[in-house]
Amino acid sequence: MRVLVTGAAGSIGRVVTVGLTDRGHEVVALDLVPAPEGHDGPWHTVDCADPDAVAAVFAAESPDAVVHLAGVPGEEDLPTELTSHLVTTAALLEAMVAHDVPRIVYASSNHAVGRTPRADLPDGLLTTDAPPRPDTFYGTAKVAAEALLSLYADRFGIDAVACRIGSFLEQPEVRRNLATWLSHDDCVRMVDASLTAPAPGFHVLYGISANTRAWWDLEAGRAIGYEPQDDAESWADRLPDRPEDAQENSVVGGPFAGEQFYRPAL
Ligand code: 15L
Repeated sequence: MRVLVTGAAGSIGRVVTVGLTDRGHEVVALDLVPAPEGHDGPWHTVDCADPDAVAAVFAAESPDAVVHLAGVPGEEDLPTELTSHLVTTAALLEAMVAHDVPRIVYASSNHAVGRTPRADLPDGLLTTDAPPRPDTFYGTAKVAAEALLSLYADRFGIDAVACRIGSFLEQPEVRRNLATWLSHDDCVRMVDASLTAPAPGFHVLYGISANTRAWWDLEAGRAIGYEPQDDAESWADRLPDRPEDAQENSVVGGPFAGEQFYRPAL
């Protein structure tokens, strides 16, 4: 499959472009910044909030699918977040409709439901049936982007898989990550399954590894063939307790739900 990967220079993008290539996909990379030294294959230095620039990439490359990873990874003001997550997704969806590209895999985030208290979780696990409950403007923009994917799935029959990624890290770093970790290899498995599952329609899943202490239900991922292989538990004895742990473990969004992330919207 010929896959356009946005945010290819980012931390997830660098792993996913290599991982998808290893799995036999042809990757067309797109990012705001030029290709890193040694990158092999097509690369477009483009802002994916610019619909004309995005349309030109589609016209030149004829992708079969899109993996949309571009976007600011943390909390900024609301207009910045909406441009970075919602406007970019709109530009890509419009180009997909114009060029008959049937599938998008979207890097959503656990922060779309980050304000959900862990005490409210039935059996300790949050399912994809739970209502959105963002913890930040970042999470709010992810919820909005998911809503736009749903709209384009309904209007145009686009298959759109929104992966609510937990903590994408080489290895767990703090105790919250025992629940939230997504390993590099599992991330590639998740994106590949989301690209190749037959007719998922609009589908939301939680993007974490098979963590013993998971807070999110993996069922929605398994339903489309995502079978995670890693588990943060092996690091449990190596992660010291920190004063922040109580707050970080009380709501699923962890630190993003804390007052240090409060800022004016505009
Ligand atoms: C995310 O969605 C963020 O992009 C990343 O910076 C981390 O905060 C991660 O979630 C997490 O919850 O650990």
